[in-house]
Amino acid sequence: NPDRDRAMTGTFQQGFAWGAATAAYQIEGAWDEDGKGASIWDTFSHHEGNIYGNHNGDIACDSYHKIYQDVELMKQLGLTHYRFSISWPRILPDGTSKTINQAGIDYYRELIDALLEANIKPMVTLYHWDLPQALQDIGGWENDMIVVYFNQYADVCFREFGDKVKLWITFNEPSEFIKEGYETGCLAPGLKHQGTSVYRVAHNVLLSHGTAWRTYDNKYRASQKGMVGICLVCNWAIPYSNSKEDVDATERFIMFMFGWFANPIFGSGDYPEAMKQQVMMKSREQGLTSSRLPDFNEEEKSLILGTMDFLGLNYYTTKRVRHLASPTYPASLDADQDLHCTYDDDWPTSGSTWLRPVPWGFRELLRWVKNKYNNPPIYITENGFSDPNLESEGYPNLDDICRSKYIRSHINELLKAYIMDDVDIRGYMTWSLTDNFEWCDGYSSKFGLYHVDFTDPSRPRTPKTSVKTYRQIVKDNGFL
Ligand code: GBH
Repeated sequence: NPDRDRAMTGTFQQGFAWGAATAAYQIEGAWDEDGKGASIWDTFSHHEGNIYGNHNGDIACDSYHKIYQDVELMKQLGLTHYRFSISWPRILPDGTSKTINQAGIDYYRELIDALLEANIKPMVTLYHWDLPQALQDIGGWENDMIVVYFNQYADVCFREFGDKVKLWITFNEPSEFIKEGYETGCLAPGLKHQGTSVYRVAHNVLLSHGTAWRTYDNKYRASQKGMVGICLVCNWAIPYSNSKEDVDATERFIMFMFGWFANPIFGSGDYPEAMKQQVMMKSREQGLTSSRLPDFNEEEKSLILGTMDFLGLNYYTTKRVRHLASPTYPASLDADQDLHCTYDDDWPTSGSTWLRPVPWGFRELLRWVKNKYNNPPIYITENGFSDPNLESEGYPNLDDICRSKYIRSHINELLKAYIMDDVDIRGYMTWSLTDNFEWCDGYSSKFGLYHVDFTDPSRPRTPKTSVKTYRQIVKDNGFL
């Protein structure tokens, strides 16, 4: 479709949220300061061999000590919103509300006040992957008690910060931290529990989300008047061929990545049919008498369904999907899907093997979400690009033209979705404000609009070219 890539001019509605996103463990540092408890990421990154170059987030961008510098960067960009996450063990060192760490509360209060002072609204993620180690020691998300502890934590946050925070996100990308944390072992806590654990963990995450949303709804909504949503990451996917097998595999791919959480919360009220059938079939092949995917009882269904004031959508890339039957053993989330993902060779590369910029896939995904899930309000909570070829281009390469292009083309597709497809889009947060600790890639992978020198103890920030690009779009509220 030759028209597909043509840029359009136009603007978003007044009051559109323009932001940047970060996460506590990736930027804060101060990993054991002022009474903070250890998180699973402290444990995981301190264990040799888990992270590229044995990097860790002990200091990271030192954002814990740089509130005002970071807010200054946001002011330079002209942002109206900032999405950050709270470190659970910084405010509840052992995970439970038995002990509240006042210094942690004070830090987030200071950050929130600095933002509001600069006329920037906070959007706060409760869980961006840094579970208190004390809770991991009793099984983490595999222990059904986690629902109670997450609710205690959410309740403390709503109570302490809810007078000033009006946009809450319970979880960032459950599909990712569950798969990589409990099955492949690539992310903390680094477990390799194959085949069943991921589904049980997801069940507990969904119950935790629903319970926390209801706490807000019952105790805080009337006085605080905020909104609570969840961030789901979804790739767009297109079939490898027109065969029914490949088309079905593509649908399955999206259901395993997105529908797994979207359907129980704001769709059918249950796991997707394609997923139920597929995991049941695989489980039978393995000689099991019941599916590895748990059933919801009616009480659980009604606890979870409808617990969403907005969808936080993270979009990075698109995949081409074909059907491929997996061997019966070992059982895994991947094997359960019977598919294989590739990309087209003419999709540009980035610094991350998994990330190929496909801007039109963004619009397709938005249109699909609108039609499939009855037009939910959507904030784009992450979208971003990693600097390519650091060595060959010389580093630091501050002239990040690829990122500028990525940002411009993706926001333009977002504009098309808003204007031409009537998608209910409320805002856009770019990932990320600064280069930061990119999980298992450590500091080797750079997603920031601002460069950070991690060899310098003062962690200086320097704008890349994309700062100008994004600032202009924000200023124009789109493309004039
Ligand atoms: C986001 O996840 C995270 O929320 C954020 O913390 C992170 O810094 C940012 O992305 C950049 O990575 O294709 O098998 O190699 C993005 C989700 C992460 C999902 C990488 C796919 C690779 C899986 N993606 N992951 S694979």
